[in-house]
Amino acid sequence: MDTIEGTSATAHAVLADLPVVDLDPFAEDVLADPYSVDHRLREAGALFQLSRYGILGTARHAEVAAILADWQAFGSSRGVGLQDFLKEPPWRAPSLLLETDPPVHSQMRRLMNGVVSLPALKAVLPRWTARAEALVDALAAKRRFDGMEELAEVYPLDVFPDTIGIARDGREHLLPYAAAVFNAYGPKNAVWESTEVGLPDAVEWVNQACRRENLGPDGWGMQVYAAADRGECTEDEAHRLVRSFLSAGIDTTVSGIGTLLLALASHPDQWARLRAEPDLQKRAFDESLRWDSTAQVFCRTAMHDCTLGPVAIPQGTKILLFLGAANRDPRRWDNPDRFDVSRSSSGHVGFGFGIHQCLGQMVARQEAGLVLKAMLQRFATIRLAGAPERRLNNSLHPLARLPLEVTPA
Ligand code: OVV
Repeated sequence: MDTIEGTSATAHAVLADLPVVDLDPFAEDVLADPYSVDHRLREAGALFQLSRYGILGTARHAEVAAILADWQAFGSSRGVGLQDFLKEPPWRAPSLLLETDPPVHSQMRRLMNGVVSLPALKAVLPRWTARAEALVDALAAKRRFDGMEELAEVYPLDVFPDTIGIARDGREHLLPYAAAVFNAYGPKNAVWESTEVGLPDAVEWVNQACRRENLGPDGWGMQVYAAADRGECTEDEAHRLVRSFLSAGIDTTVSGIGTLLLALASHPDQWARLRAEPDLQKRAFDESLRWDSTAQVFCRTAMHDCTLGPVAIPQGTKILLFLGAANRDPRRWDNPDRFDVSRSSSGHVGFGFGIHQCLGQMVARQEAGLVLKAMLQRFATIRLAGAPERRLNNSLHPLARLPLEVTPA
């Protein structure tokens, strides 16, 4: 891309000069298979107009990473979905992590980094390991099972809410709540509306579950309130930070573990390599996220008039970042469509990049890593026993069904 340092603003391309992409990235066939259009999006240009939504988009790794790195120019506090919070009120109080900019973001992030810490992960490791082993033992005995309904949707719900200290009753609201949260980053289409059924009850349950008096004494949730007691945030902020655990920590890991299972079951050579070369195991989950990113899209908003390469971007412009397409950009990766556990996927943007990079990434890696380890110890082979089915979401790429068959090791 040409450098524009020192040129006057009038020398910049204006938005109307950018290539126009008229496909709908939130159409149901695209949500089911975003990789059917990722080439078109990347080749349209470094930056393009998404005419359906009157916003910009980019699907190339370099531009996605550059925008995520520049939080001063491309902020989050006007919302990270299509909706501009300055023009339309959001459906729920903004996340204090996802939907804020510094200095508020830095303060909240520091507090949460203290809770979601390496020692905290180590403390839960024995219990999380035992739960993964028990679950995978039962599946090894069955030989045929649904990877979503019997594993990916079970394990995170088994370990994570207990770790936060969430009440047992009503946990069936967690997945529908999170699905609605992630749908709300896209347009108000039929997919969004499908998760509005029952949402008021789920919202009410989540709001209750995040209250101090409803949290277990030893969980990460109560530690957020302990930070409030130390004056690091207010009681209301603590409530909203605990809500972030439930918004961002469930459907993401369910979808991510599902994608890992799909990647492994559809690449028997990669399964064999992981069994033969255990050193590769720690890379498998990140490579599966690069190959098929759980979080497919997020927006940023220009916080002031700024430039991206040769383009002048007016304040208030929304830019949709195609994380999944960037993770398969051939400018960045060799053979990008290939799931290859021996490649270094570092630099993938499946967990985002920059100051907002996923707070829970170590949690996700620990959950997925324990499931993978338990499976590699018990399954000689794993294969698809039927066609996988997608569950459509405006910003995630989850599976609904994943029929699997395994042979014991
Ligand atoms: C990364 C993410 C996704 C959805 C919700 C939140 C965060 C939150 O902080 O509520």
